[in-house]
Amino acid sequence: IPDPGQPQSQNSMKGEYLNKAKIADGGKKLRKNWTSTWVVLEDNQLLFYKESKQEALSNLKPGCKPEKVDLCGAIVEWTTEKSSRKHVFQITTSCGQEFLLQVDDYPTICKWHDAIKNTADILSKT
Ligand code: I3P
Repeated sequence: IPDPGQPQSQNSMKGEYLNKAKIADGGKKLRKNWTSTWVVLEDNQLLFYKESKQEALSNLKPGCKPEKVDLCGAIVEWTTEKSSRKHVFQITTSCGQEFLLQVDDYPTICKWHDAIKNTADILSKT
């Protein structure tokens, strides 16, 4: 049941720096490498930019595109086992990519977890 109090724009979030580690691609495990990444949720897609100014440049330069994560069919869940860091959640995409996202500030990471999970849940139902 759609909540009438929730605007349609809930599936977009302005950019923010989060710590990101890609730990698997196509089901294959990768060496963990945490990097600070400018994360944007736009039109139900998750976009990873190296830095905030890349977001502005990506509209002008074709070579400047972000890494795009398709959230349809993705699983979003908190994890305490995949990292020694606090406040980590994992995104597992339908094509077998696994990402960890983390920041020390709990309200910030909760906001991103909830928005991404919501988006994935809504996309899976449509
Ligand atoms: C990894 C690095 C990561 C750490 C990871 C280490 O070592 O220290 O920060 O993850 O732990 O293997 P290296 O740089 O030599 O690859 P966390 O910070 O998330 O704990 P892991 O192997 O338990 O994933």
